[in-house]
Amino acid sequence: MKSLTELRAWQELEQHATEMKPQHLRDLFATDTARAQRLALEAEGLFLDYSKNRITGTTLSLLLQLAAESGLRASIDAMFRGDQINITEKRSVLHTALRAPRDKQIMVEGVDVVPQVQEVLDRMAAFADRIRLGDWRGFTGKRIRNIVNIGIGGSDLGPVMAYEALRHYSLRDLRLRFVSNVDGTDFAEATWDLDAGETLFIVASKTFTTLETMTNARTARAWLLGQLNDEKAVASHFVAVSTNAAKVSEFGIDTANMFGFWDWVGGRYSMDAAIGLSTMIAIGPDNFRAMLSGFHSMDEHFRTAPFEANLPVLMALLTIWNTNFLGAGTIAVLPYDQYLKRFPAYLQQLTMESNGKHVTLAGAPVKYETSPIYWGEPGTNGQHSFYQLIHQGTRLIPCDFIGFAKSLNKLGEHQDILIANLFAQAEALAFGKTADEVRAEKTPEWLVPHRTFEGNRPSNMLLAEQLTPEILGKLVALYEHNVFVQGIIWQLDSFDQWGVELGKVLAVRIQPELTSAGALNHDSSTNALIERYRRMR
Ligand code: G6Q
Repeated sequence: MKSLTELRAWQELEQHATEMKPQHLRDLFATDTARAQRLALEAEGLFLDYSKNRITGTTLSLLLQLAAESGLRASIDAMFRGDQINITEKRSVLHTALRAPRDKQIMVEGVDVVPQVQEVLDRMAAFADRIRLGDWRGFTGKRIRNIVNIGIGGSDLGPVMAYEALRHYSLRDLRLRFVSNVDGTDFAEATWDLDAGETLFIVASKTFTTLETMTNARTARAWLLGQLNDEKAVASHFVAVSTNAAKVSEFGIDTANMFGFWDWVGGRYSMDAAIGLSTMIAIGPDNFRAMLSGFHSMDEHFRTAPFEANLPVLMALLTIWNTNFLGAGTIAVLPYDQYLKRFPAYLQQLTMESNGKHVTLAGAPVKYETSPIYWGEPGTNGQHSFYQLIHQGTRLIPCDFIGFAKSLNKLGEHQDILIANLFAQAEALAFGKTADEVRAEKTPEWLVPHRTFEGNRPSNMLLAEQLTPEILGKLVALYEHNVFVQGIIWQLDSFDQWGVELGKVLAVRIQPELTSAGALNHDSSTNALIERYRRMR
């Protein structure tokens, strides 16, 4: 396979970028009155206006040519078919099977995985209903009112994000808490006001060996026994979500209370698998199924729509353009919906763990930038802090704005004010304010440069009618596939995470050294830090 920079479309894009860099969005809009209509796409209940990107028809066709030359079509088919596209771990990548309809057949090593997926979903639903109806009782006979999910990374970020996003649909009698950090404060604060007799712990870990999660799970067991004083209580208050039955039973959780998944589900792609148990308990099996059907419709759109009318493909190509040709290093994700407050954090893992890579599938160092840094906060809060830099700083920061026409909480004029701000920000970023416009406001000359906005800042605007479980599924799948396309173009393995694995082993050497007086054998900085900690602890 040719390296990315040798592809014809790539080289033409480099040439084209030199012509595009001096162009301003003001002029692109002024010379083309139909721009907003042409550079927009509606699919699966999501509307994307991408006209405020620094692109022309030529940019788009070159980007689409790049997708074609990169073999994107064949790669999409390979993923959906279950080929082992995660080559460094020799695994299939089949999160799409988690939301496939019951009558679909998807083969992994000669076995149809759809019935297995559906069987776990059915067991999860039966369990979720028992909790929601008060049928599953704690050891002392009390109803379960608190659900504490213990997990980290992919076993935490998806569930937290989905719970917050769909809180409106949740059963308000239940309190959900999430413990991820190995810092004891996380566990202590999550449980300080809870009655153990009313608390269910979900220990969510694909491997069931992750240090943070196992430490928190052991602490949870001790906390529970501290209140209930009987080993037998564990069975009523702990369930596990894992691929590792042996470790689950070694921990003391009955595997009858375990919900499984498979090694072809990556951690950051697992919120639709049993890792979503907390979500299902909160919003109920029907809403969870609605979310899955949203994921599935976006999967089908991605799999079948021509690239020029394909939401994930277009968003990925715009990211490639902004990152590799216009030099943007980050993308701000700015949801104008309080319920999506954890969406940027969730996306950080999805995007950066997937495409934060420096070698190609063939192991060669890349000669171009890979994943931009994703970050963000819900609107309008960000407007009163970091938007200053996006408007008038020296860096180019493309923004993904996300908004909903109907609020789930209709209060006075809040919604119209929120959406007015959303549209106004994208408008101001694109068009800015010229020095002449500032002068026309009778601004003294010395102040004019400070009050001038260059504009020409690119953004995407994603709109949907209302935040529902189905729309959340579509939104997440949109970004999953967007990330996939980026990875294909950059020729990466988007599905491994060796950097995370390293972190899992590094601390193991230092921990015993903190409490011993033995000689230290690190660099002088690490040695001095350990010695200081020994004195101060
Ligand atoms: C995700 C990563 C990583 C993982 C956590 C938790 O893609 O692999 O974030 O989810 O390290 O791992 P366990 O679920 O095995 O505890």
